[in-house]
Amino acid sequence: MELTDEHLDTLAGLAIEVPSWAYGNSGTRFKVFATPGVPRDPFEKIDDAACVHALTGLAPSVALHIPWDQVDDVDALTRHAAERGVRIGTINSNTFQDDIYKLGSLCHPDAGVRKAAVEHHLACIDVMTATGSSDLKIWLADGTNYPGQDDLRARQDRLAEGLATIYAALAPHQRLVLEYKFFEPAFYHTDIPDWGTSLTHCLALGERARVCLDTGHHAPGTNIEFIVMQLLRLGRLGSFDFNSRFYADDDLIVGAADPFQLFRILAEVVRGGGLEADSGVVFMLDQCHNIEGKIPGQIRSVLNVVEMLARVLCLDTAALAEAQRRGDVLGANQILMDTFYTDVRPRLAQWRPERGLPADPMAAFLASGYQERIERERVGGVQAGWGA
Ligand code: RM4
Ligand code: MN
Repeated sequence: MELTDEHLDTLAGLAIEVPSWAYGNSGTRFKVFATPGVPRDPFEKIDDAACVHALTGLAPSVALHIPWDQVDDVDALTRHAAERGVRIGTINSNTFQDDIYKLGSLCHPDAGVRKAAVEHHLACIDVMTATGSSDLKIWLADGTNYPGQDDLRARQDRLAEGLATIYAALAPHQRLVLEYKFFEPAFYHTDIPDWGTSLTHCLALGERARVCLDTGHHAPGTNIEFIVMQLLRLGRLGSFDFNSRFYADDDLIVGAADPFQLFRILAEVVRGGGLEADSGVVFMLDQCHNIEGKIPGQIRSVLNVVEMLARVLCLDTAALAEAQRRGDVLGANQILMDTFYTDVRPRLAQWRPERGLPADPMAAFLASGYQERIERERVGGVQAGWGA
């Protein structure tokens, strides 16, 4: 099937949230490379995010990490975003930087550390209230490196208790989104290793607790689209952290490593109603650009998602359902594969100018002089980054 005007209207409603940390310096545990023009503060990160939105029309919000993006005047940052045509989205609580968190945060054996971690989350909720954000996203670096290091079950109990205190502090319009990751930085066990554990805690917390699915947080070979299907079926998919991986939690550009996997994931999103306004599914990017340009990296990512989603929309679901009903194994598979191979890019390039956007956002960025300008202007100060 072709991309229709109705499909394009659906795509126009797509909102991809970009992470502020993508604009800062990042790297591996071996090296963080400095890049000219990198933002020195959250205001400049928002400027770069706004540039991505201006060129793609599909990235209207920016996720912040606290304390990476801590500012004295949150209202000023919120206003700054609005002036630039974007808004602040999800607030991420980082409890993996401070020395006290060496053995964990909400699961830590020491009650004092757990209290500090809970308080950090309460401070994040204050930020959300000031920015108008609705989601508190929790990813914990908690886990252990050695068998016997700590009591696995007691850690779950501590986790449940901490999460319950945090959840109780949310306003009625705010949600808690709980991310899982099967390894790293802890290697023997992780306290929220998988979607089952995340879902278990969410179910105990209440309706406004949902699972965040980071596409890079699974063991190799995991059928991620199955998880997407199940969480949508249960009404518990809160958000995606899109990225791609070859080996570990690589945080590479979404759709770069395995475009077909992205297609299959998005097919389940559409099948499960995840695109509908009331689904509550937030499409976030969770990536860092260690060696490639950061703003172009984000533009590429937004385009990869919209292009793949456009293909999915071309799926002839009636024909597919009919082939499935007939038990036509190869026929059904061919319908899916033909859709995957549909090139929607020329039609999208025509469509963008109809929306007042450049036909080729990447080329428009390169020609805009924006990168040269920030490299000229952002001199001095300390570049944002995780400083490994
Ligand atoms: C974690 C996880 C979180 C992200 C941090 C920076 O691995 O994916 O979502 O915010 O990294
Ligand atoms: Mn993530």
